[in-house]
Parts: sequence; structure tokens; C-alpha cells
Amino acid sequence: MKIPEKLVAQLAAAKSVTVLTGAGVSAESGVPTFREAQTGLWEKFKPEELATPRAFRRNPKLVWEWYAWRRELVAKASPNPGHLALVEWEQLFPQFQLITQNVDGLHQRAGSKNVIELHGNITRTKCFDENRVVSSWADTSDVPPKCPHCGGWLRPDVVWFEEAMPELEMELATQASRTCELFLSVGTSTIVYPAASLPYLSLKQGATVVEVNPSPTPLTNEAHFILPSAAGTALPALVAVIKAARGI
Ligand code: BV8
Repeated sequence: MKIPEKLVAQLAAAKSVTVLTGAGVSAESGVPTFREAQTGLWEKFKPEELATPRAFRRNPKLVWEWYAWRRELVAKASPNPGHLALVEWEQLFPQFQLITQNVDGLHQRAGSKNVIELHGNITRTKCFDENRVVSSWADTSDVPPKCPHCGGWLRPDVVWFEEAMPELEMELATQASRTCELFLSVGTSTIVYPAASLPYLSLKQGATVVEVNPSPTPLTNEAHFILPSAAGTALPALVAVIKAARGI
């Protein structure tokens, strides 16, 4: 793929880089994105209708089973070349911050050390009432299972729509977007806020903003560079050109 010379030069010289990823970076691992139609059993539901506290209160069994299905998909998935390239990115820049909207934990499984998970992690479970993570519970026929401490429902440790964002993660992500020289937005439709506000914070402070996405998004017209390509192709290609430009 063709990478603009100016972008190569900026990447080769960059000291601080921030990357925001969305579901698109896991698409090549076989994890369906939010905008793709749900498959099979879940075809008739929209994620926005299941990933909310209201949906859980209304039908906890349905929502728990949707996450159980997604957890199985994620368990079977492996990190793809896009995830693996971002592990290398961590070594290429003195200051590097990876921020993800994904809940699949594939960045960590690929080897990324310092990942800000804005929307939680589907492999962690917490009590709906006490809001604290639970690592084990009685293996009964209850669906959802019950909290061993208070008997309330257990739920996935993710941020649902219309739930507040994790304060620390949001603060760190905002800081990394406000201070970087270069911001890369990879595989996200840039629709869900406040995560989608991060590239605009970078634009506002004068960073170079790059979008990696085979399809256009609301960010496309404002980004400085667009790589209309899959993450699994673009991210390894960027590693190669940075190393070549630096003679390593
Ligand atoms: C909040 C975890 C305030 C769960 C997710 C009313 C009340 C309160 C808030 C709101 C409201 N109305 C609207 C809001 C704001 C709302 C929002 O933004 N709604 C949207 C629908 C408009 N936001 C919230 O509710 C947030 N909280 O605002 O709090 C508050 C304050 C105090 C008290 C109460 C509330 C919380 C949002 C978090 C939602 N949780 N995930 C779960 O996973 O089940 S969001 C979920 O969708 C994902 O995590 C992701 O973040 C998000 C967007 O998905 P993307 O990652 O972008 O993926 P998508 O499928 O959309 O796109 C994939 C892209 O990849 C595409 O562009 C495609 O072209 C590209 N692609 C495909 N293949 C590839 C590729 N790219 C590269 N390579 C490829 N191979």
C-alpha cells in the first residue's frame, strides 16, 4: 500500500504517538464489529438494544447469553497482524499510548503492555448491584449467575450505552490525545462518544491525525492522512516504513 512520504517522515521523527482502536482492528481476528449485522441467533437484535442497563434489567438472561456468546467468539479468536504491529509501535516511540474501545482483550493477548480500555473487558465479570469485579461464583443453573457476596445478578464488566465512562481511563485517554504529536484512529466508525471525541481533541491541539479504515467515517474529512485499508495491512506496513526511514 502507498504511504504518503510526508506521513512517513512525520512518523519517523515522532516522539509521542497515541492510537485509538475500535472493533475494526479485531475484524480480521473474526470478531464481528458493531456495525456489521449480528450473526445467527442474534440477527434480530441491535447491539445498542442489548448493551444497556435497561436491556439487562428487562431481560438479564438474554443479555447474559449474548455476552456468553461473544465471550466464546473472543476466546476462539487470535490477535491478527494489526494487533501484533501495535505491540511493535510501543517500542518505536518514546511516548506511546494505546487506547481501545474494544472489550475483547486482544491487544493484551497480542503483547501490548499499556492499554487503556475505555469500555471495559468482556472477560471480566462484576456484580450488577455492588459494581465490583467477581472472579468466581457458584456453578448453578442460574442465568445470569448470582453474586457470591450479595446474591445480585452478575454482568459483564463493560461500559454499556448510557453508563458513565471509567473516570481514570477517560482522563488518561484525554491527556494522551491532548499531548501527542501524532494521533492514529484505527478501525472505528467514530460514532460512539465520548471515545469519538478523542481524535478531535488531537486535531484541536495541532497533532497530525491519521485514519486507518476501509470506509469513510465522520473523521475522514478532518484527518490529515487517510489510509483506506484494513488494519492488518496498514499497521504492519507503517512499521516497515518507519524502520526503513530510521535505517533500522
Ligand atoms: C456516556 C461496550 C454519559 C459494550 C460500548 C443518552 C444518555 C447517555 C449517553 C448518551 C445518550 N445518547 C447518546 C449517548 C452517548 C452514547 C453514544 O455515543 N451513543 C451512540 C450510539 C450515539 N455514549 C454512551 O452512552 C457512553 N457513556 O456517554 O456516558 C453518562 C454520564 C453520566 C451518567 C450516565 C451517562 C458509553 C458508550 C460505551 C458503549 N459501550 N462497548 C459492549 O461491547 O457490549 S460501545 C461499542 O460500540 C464499542 O465498544 C465501540 O466503542 C463502539 C463503536 O464501535 P466501533 O468500535 O467504532 O465499531 P463499529 O462496528 O462501529 O465500526 C467498526 C469500524 O471498523 C467501521 O468504521 C469499519 O469500516 C471499520 N473496519 C471494518 N473492518 C476493518 C475496519 N477498520 C480497519 N480494518 C478492518 N479490517
